[in-house]
Formats: sequence, structure tokens, C-alpha cells
Amino acid sequence: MKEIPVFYTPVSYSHLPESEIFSGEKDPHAENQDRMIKIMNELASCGFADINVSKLNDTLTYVGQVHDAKYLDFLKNIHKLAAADSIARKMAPYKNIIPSVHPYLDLDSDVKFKNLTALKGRYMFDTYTPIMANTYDVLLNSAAVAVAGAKAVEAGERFVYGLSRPPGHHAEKAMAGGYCYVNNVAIAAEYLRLNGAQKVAILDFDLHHGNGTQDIFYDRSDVLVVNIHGDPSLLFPYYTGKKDEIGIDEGVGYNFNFPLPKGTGEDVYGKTLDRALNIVKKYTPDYLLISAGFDTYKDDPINGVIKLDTAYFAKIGRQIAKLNLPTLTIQEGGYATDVLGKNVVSYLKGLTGNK
Ligand code: Q9C
Ligand code: ZN
Repeated sequence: MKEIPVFYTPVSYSHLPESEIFSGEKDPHAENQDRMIKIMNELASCGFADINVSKLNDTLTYVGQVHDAKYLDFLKNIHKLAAADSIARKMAPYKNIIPSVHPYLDLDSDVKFKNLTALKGRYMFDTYTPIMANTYDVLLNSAAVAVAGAKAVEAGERFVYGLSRPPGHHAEKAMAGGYCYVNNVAIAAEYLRLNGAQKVAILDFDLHHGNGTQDIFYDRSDVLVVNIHGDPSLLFPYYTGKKDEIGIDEGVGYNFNFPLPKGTGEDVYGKTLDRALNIVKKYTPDYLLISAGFDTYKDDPINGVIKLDTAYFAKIGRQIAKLNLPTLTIQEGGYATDVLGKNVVSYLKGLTGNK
């Protein structure tokens, strides 16, 4: 069968968030290592060739184009700062950094940078996205997978899959959240823009609104952002993803949201996907990037809104392929671990027209 190169890094397996805090209670973390194991195993058993991205090369350059320098300093240093503070207080260091207090007035006031508890909340918008000792290393490697994928489509590959983990689409210019630290798909888009592409389109079909990608490109017309997701009044990230968010300044008319109601099945989903793809087509981008989340699967443990089955992901792939664009797919969510690999492979086979 026609092959799709698969980029990944084994460093992702060392990303081990233990728990997420929901309504004050610790839950086992949904974005577990098993997800990636299942995807890799299924890809291997279907004959996909994988490419281990083991060097960071110029990744940090492109991460730095997307994210604020202060935010990156925070990601790099907060765990060490907190550990040193614990030791100074003769306490056991925290394994996971999770915020307690969020800024509600002046985001840039000094106290937020001088006080550790204040600092933790400054750059994290939820309690689902813990920072561990190795998080900075892990997130750079995850971004490196996206950059390597971008280089491969730039070099002429028609379809590429980047298994970035942790995922990225909830990470804003200066905020971690939704299991995301840096925005892998945005970093890939920025790579392509800075290396000659005039226009890049991003289609995000994760169950959750890609608030981070929207935030990053909201005032730009050179990167089109189109999002299909479950109604954010029912689902994370709650505060964004409505239809009337159309962009600002230069970016007006280059941001599209398609929130879908509870119970959405194939019929409505298919019509929405057609509309979204028409917008992409009209834009005539040089490259198409896909934020692929498989949490729209009918039995996904954190989904109660959109109901798609494994075979339907192939249909999504076929529809996307019809646009005839060089297409880089970046992995985002999907928490029905046992079928996640099958859902990914179904989609990838749909892209290439394989059964
Ligand atoms: N147990 C991505 O799909 N929901 N992020 C937590 C509480 C957070 C999803 C529910 C969903 C984040 C990349
Ligand atoms: Zn999601």
C-alpha cells in the first residue's frame, strides 16, 4: 500500500502525567502513555514506516516564533524553581506542578512573577496540565516531530503523519492547558510560513475547540484556522469556539468555528466537514495542516457530544484528500485507548485511498 511517513519520538513515552484535578478531585490522567503505544503498535502491524525524530535541530527557533519568551522560560524553569523552594522550606518537592490561583486583574503585575504560587497560575489555564521534571524536554521533542513533519511535506511528501505527544492545540501563545504545553501544529505552520509558504491552512477536527491555535493566528490572514468541535457550552475549553469568533484586525475572515450540538452523528458531521473543507479550498493554501483528534469517537470516555465510528475516520481522510494539497496531520486527542490505534489507521488509510 501507499505509505505515509510517520514521525514520532520515543521521548514521548517518558511523558507520564499521573493525574488531572477535576472539581477538586484527582482523576487518573486521560492523556496517558498507553495511547501512543496503541497508535504505534497499530501503525506497525499495518506496515507504516516510522521515522524516529531524535534531534531537536532548529525546533526551538520555531517554538520561539509561536510562544512568548516569558512563557517558555516558565515552562523551562518552574519545576526547578518549585523544587528549590521546597528544599529551602525543608519539604519534599512536588512531583507535579499544578496551579492553585489564577490571575484575575493585571496579568503582568510583578507579584505574579515573584511569588511561586502566583507564577504557577500565570501561564496555566486549568488543573489538567501538570508540569513534571522532564516536561520541557518532552514538549520540545514533541514539537520537533511537528517540525520534522513540516520539512517532509516541504520536501514534497503528499501526506505525512506526525505523532506529536503531548498534544498541542490547546496551548496558546502564553498558556498551557488541556494537556498541551506548546502548540505543535502552529509550530509546523510557522515553520512553513518562514520557509517560503505564502498561505497555510489548519483544519482541526479534535472533539475540543483548538483555542490555542485560534489564539496564535487570530490576527493573521496568512494562516487560516478552521475548527470543527463539540459545542463549547457543553465541553472543554468552554470559553472559546463559538461561531462569532471570526478573527481580529488582519485576521478577520480567517478564523472559522463549527460548534456541533450534542448527539451529532455522521450525517450532520459530514455536511459540516464539507463546508469546512470548502473554506479551505477557496483559500488556496500552499499546505494543509490537520489537528487530528479522535475523541469524537462514539465511545470516547470524555466525549458525550459527537458520535463517530472507526470506519467514519476513513471517510474524513478521503474528504481531506480530495483537496489535493500537501497535507501534514498532527496528532491531538483521543482517549478510547483500545481503539485509538485503529481510528488513526482508519483515517490515514482514508487519506491515501487504501482499504
Ligand atoms: N476529567 C485534548 O483533547 N477535560 N485535550 C478534562 C476532566 C480536558 C482535552 C475532563 C480535555 C482536554 C488535546
Ligand atoms: Zn480533544
